[in-house]
Amino acid sequence: LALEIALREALQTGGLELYYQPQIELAVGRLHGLEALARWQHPTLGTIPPDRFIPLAEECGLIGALSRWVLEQACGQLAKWRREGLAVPAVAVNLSASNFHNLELPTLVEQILERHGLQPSDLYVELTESTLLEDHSSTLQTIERLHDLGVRLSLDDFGTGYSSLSYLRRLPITELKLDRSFVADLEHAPMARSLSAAILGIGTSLGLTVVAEGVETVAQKDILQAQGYPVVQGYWFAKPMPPQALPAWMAEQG
Ligand code: G
Ligand code: G
Ligand code: MN
Ligand code: NA
Repeated sequence: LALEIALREALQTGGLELYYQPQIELAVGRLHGLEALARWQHPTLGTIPPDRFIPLAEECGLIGALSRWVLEQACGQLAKWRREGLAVPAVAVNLSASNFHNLELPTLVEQILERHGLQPSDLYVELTESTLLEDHSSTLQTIERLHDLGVRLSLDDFGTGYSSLSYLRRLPITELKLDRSFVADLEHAPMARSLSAAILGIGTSLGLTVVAEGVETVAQKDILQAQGYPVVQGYWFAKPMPPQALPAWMAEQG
């Protein structure tokens, strides 16, 4: 309960921050987008990881407010970078299953984009398979409306949990993110290499962009490049960084 009160307070007083992790187009070394990842620096408890406070926000009815804050913050930051002359193609935000139960979400997203002078295609919304598994009646409707608006949908952590290929057929998604557990095994497990190649094949043949996440070594990067992965993300390229670190990072990339 104490943590719940602290989270409520952090949302109001600015104890939360977004870090941003680059996603890179392998062939040309160009930026594909930045994934926004929430961070909470508590004054006495220190850093509280999202694995802890996101489920807490979900349990105590704060996830709507938190996700609104994330959307607002990420879109505001993208607009700010562009005003500063940085070529950032898009931002990606993670949303929780219950955010998709809210039929007002597409309108909210539209208003935030407009307020910051952004196009819907500047935003990727990442959702997980568990969001889809719930099969809540409003979830599909919300996804369809976001798509109609022009927002891109990205299926996160793909290949874990209850992956069903039927999602790919039924949903208007534009991107698949290969779960980092496959990438972690690439160097040592032929099975992981087969699966990453197969998932790339399925995604590509359906016209989806496939992103490999959790790339930590040059060997992993080389395997993914040889397999033809268009976009990669991971510590080997860049860790999630505070927004003020991005200009220097981009300058370094040339
Ligand atoms: O950033 P890190 O790898 O520690 O994130 C851990 C988990 O928390 C990941 O599953 C990530 O998707 C999730 N996460 C991070 N930021 C957000 C956020 O703003 N909203 C939601 N719903 N999940 C997030
Ligand atoms: O579930 P989701 O894919 O949104 O989670 C992203 C999480 O993965 C973030 O918490 C981010 O900090 C973490 N992450 C990003 N790159 C790497 C990486 O190369 N290795 C590992 N282990 N985690 C990573
Ligand atoms: Mn994600
Ligand atoms: Na993921």
